[in-house]
Amino acid sequence: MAKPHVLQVGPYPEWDQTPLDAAFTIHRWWEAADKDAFLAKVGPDIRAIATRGDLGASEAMIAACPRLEMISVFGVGYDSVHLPSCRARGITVSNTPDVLTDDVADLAVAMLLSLVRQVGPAEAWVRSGDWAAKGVPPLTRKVTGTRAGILGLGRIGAAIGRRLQGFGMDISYSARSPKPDAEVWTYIPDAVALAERSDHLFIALAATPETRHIVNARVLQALGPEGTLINISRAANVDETALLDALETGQIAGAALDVFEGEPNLNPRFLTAPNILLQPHHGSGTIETRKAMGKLMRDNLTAHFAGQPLLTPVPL
Ligand code: 8YV
Repeated sequence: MAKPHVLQVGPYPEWDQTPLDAAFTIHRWWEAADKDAFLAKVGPDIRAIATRGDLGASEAMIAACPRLEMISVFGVGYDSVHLPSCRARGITVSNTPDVLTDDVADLAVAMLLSLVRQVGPAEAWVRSGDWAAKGVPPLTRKVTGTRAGILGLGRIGAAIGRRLQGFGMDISYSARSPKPDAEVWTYIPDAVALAERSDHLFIALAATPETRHIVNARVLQALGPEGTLINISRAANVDETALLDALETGQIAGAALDVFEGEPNLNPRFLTAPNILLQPHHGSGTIETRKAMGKLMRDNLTAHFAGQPLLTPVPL
């Protein structure tokens, strides 16, 4: 039987590529020198798109594939997929939730601890010889027992909260409605009020047009000069100019960021801003989790072409 034609938007690890190449006729979009010409040529054959959370599928890409039936995303976030086109044409979309929750929450907590306890600067202090030359580095701040705010209590936000409980933190969260299984945590729907009540504000929101720049100058002002911001979600949830201004003027104490507008080419102001911890969008970046994400991304494609329900469909 002829293998279904699948457009692959970006590279995957070899452990996903080999089974993908065996099961489907793969067309490698990212390798094409002239992407428009490539799409014009292969687009009419394409029945599915295999993409990544960071690459998505644009309106033009979807339009170039008139027989497209489904899009399988390697990643929990699907904000980079042009959903209106999918809705209009009945194209289904799958993502890879759950399998990455623990890793992203682990990194969020690691980022908080590294930033507040100044792990990076303290190591630089040792390596530079400052410890011997100048003595101990400046004192840091205590994390245990502080107040955490979690903006967005989905799977990842809740996993961050469970970890922070181990640090005896007083936890508040925002969500569209109170979560029954988070009853020991305080529900504060408004982002400004949540920031006001938090020493550390975690952003764990899926990015949608409604959440764009939800962390703005007012929220940062409410977080205040002792407050820190941790973002493991999407850069679009933060007004980066307001954040850079707040960092540079000491309006907030610090920020730990795994995501950036235009990544991997971030605004150079981030490289010199004070008290900032920068990470290369690798919340899900462990071998175990990337293997599980790849398998789920492939299993969704397989289910689709077997006429079975998607394992993890995106609600459209
Ligand atoms: C990326 C992510 O997809 O799951 C998400 O939404 O942002 C990440 O896991 C990952 O970097 C693969 O591209």
